[in-house]
Amino acid sequence: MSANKPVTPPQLVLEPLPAGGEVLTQDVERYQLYHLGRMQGCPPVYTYQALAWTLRDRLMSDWMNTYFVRDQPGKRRGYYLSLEFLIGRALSNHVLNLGLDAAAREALHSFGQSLETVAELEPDAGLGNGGLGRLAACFMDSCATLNLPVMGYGLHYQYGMFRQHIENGYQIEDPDNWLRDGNPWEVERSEFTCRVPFGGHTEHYYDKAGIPRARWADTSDVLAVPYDMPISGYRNRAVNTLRLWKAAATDEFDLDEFNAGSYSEAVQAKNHAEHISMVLYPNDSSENGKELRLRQQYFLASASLQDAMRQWRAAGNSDLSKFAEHNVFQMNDTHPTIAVAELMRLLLDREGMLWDEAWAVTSRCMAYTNHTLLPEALERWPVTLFERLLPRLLEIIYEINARFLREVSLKWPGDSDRQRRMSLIEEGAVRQVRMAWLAIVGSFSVNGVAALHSRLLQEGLFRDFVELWPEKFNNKTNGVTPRRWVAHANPGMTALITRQIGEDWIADLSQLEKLKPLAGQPAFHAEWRAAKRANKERLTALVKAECGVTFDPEVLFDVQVKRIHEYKRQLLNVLHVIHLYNRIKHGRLEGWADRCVLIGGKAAPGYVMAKRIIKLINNVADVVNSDPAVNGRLKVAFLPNYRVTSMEIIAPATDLSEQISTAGKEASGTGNMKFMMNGAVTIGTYDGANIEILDAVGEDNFFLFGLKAEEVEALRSRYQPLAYIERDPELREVIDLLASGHFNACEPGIFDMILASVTSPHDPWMVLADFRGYVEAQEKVAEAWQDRERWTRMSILNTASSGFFSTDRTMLEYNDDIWKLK
Ligand code: 26Q
Repeated sequence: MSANKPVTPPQLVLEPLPAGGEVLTQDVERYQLYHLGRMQGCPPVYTYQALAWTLRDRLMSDWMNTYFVRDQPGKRRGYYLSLEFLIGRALSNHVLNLGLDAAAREALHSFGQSLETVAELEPDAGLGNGGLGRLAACFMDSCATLNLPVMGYGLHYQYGMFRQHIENGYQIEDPDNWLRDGNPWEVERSEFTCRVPFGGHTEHYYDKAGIPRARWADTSDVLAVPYDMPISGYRNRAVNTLRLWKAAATDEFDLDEFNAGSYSEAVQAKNHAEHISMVLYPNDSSENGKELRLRQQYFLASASLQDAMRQWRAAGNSDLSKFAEHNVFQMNDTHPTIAVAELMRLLLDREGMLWDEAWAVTSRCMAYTNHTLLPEALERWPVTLFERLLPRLLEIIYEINARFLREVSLKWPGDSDRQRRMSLIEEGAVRQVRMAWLAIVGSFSVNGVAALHSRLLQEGLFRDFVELWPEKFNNKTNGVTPRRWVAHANPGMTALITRQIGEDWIADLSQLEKLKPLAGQPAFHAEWRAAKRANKERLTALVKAECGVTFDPEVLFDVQVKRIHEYKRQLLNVLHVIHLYNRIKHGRLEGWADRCVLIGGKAAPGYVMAKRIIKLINNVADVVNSDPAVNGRLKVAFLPNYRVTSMEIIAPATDLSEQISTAGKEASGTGNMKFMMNGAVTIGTYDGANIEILDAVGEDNFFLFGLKAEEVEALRSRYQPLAYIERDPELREVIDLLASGHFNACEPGIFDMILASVTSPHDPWMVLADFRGYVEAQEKVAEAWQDRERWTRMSILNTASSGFFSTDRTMLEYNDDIWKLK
């Protein structure tokens, strides 16, 4: 391959289109009529599409200019490799970033539409499960806003995260056909299609110089076609790229079969290839070893690395020994870490490098982020699967391992136990490749996502590796983007803050500190409460529409939304709800504060216990909401189909943020940060980023409870949940009511598994150990809530202290310590 000529950057490669209200009006009309072929009075979704195309035109010049300014020889670039990008909607985000709010409103006015109702018609791009995928989306936003040359690489799933609806209290999954009406935000770039090999076998030979070489032969190749999505920065004219790969069959693949007269086999082969990017795997913790998942992972890694090399050459570079000076790949968890072996393959087999040179390049441009401490989430793949699907990659992994174990044995001669622990291959009945170990060995940086998480990783799971390479390990506490999570989601509070401190805080969140002196001013309190009140009315309408439950915006909104998982302890929340119900029933109302409890989240389709927890929440909600004795003191709702777009309504309306995971289990959490920024007060355990939230806001403005991570581990061997029940009459009352069948009158036994789990001495999540502490913390919440001034001050101080949790800060730390981009 010959190196392309360097691109000389013209000042502007494309002039921006005019963007006033009048011209936008014309363009929306033109798109609706002449592009979409829809007349006035057509369904409003076409007005959404026409506006989207109109805005896309305004992004295009900035997008191209950003690209050409960056595309210079020797310029260093970053790539974020992730199987998930949980983007949500794009339209309002671009309107905000481009500063086109007034113009867009004017354009829609002539169609009799508001920006809000039109924006509602965009489906979420739900290309992720939860925290890890949404983090990737927030990172992309901040990189664009900071003008960092970072490109996201992911998969163009035909079906994103399933949609959830509730039938008789149970979760039902529906396919998410998010592309049904087309996607105005994507640009297909078939000119950059890559080939990704699978299967076949390896052959070994000596090249002309007598050097041993390998080739991977008789592969079944799949085409990777890129779809680019623009990622606009906040009012800085930078537009970065999220490149998503879609799988397609190769033409000759089809033709061979077709000529042999087997049409259906040809179609089957095509199907087999296209399956790779068909659907997002909907489980967010335990890994289930499915071949298709490994195909997805390799497909992403291979296409992205080939593409990054192509881009690097196209920018005028050719000396491969400098590749690591110019490129850095951040791997989002172990999911894309086959990239370590794939880059070695490309450098050795395709580029003809020698092992040591190739390893020097690879291990200097890869970086790995871990997102979990749960052992069941650590990815391992059977060697036999690798042998069949990726034989050349397995050879390379074996060679990496052999050389690595030599290094280990040099440092610790004779320590075979340590070698066994650190080997990239786990020996046993089924030999498996340990993807986290491959990531650590192949990377120059390994980070966790909150201070506690990084410390626990370094002291526990990764300890052997820390002893070998202490300099590799670091922490990067997560964040969230204040553009989406405050400026867009909470316009009322945004306007109020901007009136007080100007608008610069949106791109420099530490400036929220300036609100602190206002936390004692009655006039500001009144405005703050009015903004919160309006947000609570919005959520009340949503809950009414989705759940049929009537919330009262005057009372405390107590919210837990996140994936349903035992470690996140939605069960602890439900036990508290049952306890509150008991208090009403028995007239124990001293210190009572009325509340509305909202819970939402999806369960992995195969996670039986999580699905049963959803059923329990719904049954408890039905009983509580329909019991006349409750008389509006307590309302409970399960919000179906929790997603990015729901959080945009929920976070601004929340008073109390539930972050109640078993200590040591939630790597970071990011919902906790969205709530805090929007002025919710946290009730939480000493876990993940809760600890840093507590540090930032102070213990007077946070309801802390529960065992610490070390205490959880110390208790494990002698945990006796029944003893807690015996000691605590109110806990006994809760367990007895649950066991009595009060919440499952016509459905005998359905909650036995839940009772068995919380009363088992082997309950890993120790729900009952923290029950009393949680109830007491909730009593303090009720007391604080009664004092309106006090609560409002806490709320303001939470927002004012949330500056650290902007992904702008997170990205600057990644850049300063890891990426070093200009
Ligand atoms: C792995 C193999 C096969 C199929 C699926 C998976 C898989 C997919 C998604 C495993 C894990 C995930 C997602 C994990 C996740 O969202 N972790 C969360 O990451 C957040 C961002 O760092 C943290 O804030 C959360 O604490 C963490 O739980």
